[in-house]
Amino acid sequence: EKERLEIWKASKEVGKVLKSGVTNLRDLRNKCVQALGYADYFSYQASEYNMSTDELMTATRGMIKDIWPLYRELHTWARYELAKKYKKPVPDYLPAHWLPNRWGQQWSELVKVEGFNLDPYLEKQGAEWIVKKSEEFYKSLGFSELPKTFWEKSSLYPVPPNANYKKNTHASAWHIDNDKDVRSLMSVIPNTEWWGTALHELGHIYYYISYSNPDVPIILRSGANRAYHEAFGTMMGMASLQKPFLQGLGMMDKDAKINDTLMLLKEALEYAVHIPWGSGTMTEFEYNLYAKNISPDKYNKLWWELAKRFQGIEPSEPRGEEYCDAATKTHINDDPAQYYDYSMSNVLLFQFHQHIAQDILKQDPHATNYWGNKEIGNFLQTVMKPGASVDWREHLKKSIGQDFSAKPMLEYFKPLMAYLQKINKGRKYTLPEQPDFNY
Ligand code: X8Z
Ligand code: ZN
Repeated sequence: EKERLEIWKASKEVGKVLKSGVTNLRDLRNKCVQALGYADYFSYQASEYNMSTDELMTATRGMIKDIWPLYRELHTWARYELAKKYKKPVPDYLPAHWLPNRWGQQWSELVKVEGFNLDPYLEKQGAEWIVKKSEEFYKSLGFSELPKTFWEKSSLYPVPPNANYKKNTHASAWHIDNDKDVRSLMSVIPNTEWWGTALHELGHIYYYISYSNPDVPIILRSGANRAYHEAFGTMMGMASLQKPFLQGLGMMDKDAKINDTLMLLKEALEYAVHIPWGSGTMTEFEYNLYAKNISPDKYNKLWWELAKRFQGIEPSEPRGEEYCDAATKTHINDDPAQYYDYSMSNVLLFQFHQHIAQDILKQDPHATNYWGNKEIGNFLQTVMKPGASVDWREHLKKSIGQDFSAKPMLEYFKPLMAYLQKINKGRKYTLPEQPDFNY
């Protein structure tokens, strides 16, 4: 635990260096869009969804409310589980360094499922296999092969130790010319996390390729909204870890006995846990940063107030204003005021996945195999092709007959909810029954 704390603290040192830059960027970003008539940068980013700041905050807060009962169970489960692991009394709030991610944005590594560990297999296959196999997955659905220039001009693997340059190790995908030049920046190492990330980035790449067609003017070559852009690749990543998919591809033994409830728990720790972080801590912070212009001497106080309120996470030592823990998240610096894209995409991807499982594959959403299904490919291409030339809400209604809703996600995790309530019976809950937005 001591070592974890040291590593956690080291990972936050960079915030000090970035703090004044973030304030400078905030001011520049606000001034730029104010010159165009927007109130501030936050409202400018929300306008891409055809929403005002208030509408957007209502939507992100709505997602937190929807997921809250499940999150509260997961939070309680994690506190007791981790206290056992670290042989400590059960804390009211999760010490940040106990979690398997330095922002507590997803906790799936807390669960080890017997018979399910892809790391040794992936390690044997190597990093290049991961990217190639990801492309093959998309091709199996009917997507085209990636352009030659993707392979020539992307930077996909870690920087060699003796290189005379650095790169951001956080993965991204780029549409260089709004046409055929698509590239990705990754640092793929052969493990399960990068398997998901490679599929995520190729989701962006195939979206770029799909809407780069003569029917879509250059200026509308982007996602129906930014959450759509994040959703497809993450959905492919989720589908790629389901048992029938893995068994079909020979990545898991045909007769492997896997505990389905633990798999579901693992998925909830990935996708549901992300919502109070993405819609809560990150979005509320950036709302205050851009729309409320909070003063730099309050950044860290606000950051930790939000982490406690929405994620139920606390630092184990006071974090004064000499730190800027928000700035340790790359998106605060270089992907500003749009992190809610990810939480919205998690909600959206369960809507798309439910449609694919039930209406196309006729399979249980918990146990699908997308591989090789051209109908899924056709469906995805139909959704992707028009880019931003459609209204995202109408487009959703047209493609799956639904409005934006967390229902499919909640339905997916329903069996888990019952399991958690049973395990947590008699335990102390420290998060309120409803999230509290008054701060
Ligand atoms: O930043 C990303 C992608 C790049 S678009 C790798 N994600 C968020 C994060 O890492 O914080 C994917 C999930 C959430
Ligand atoms: Zn992305």
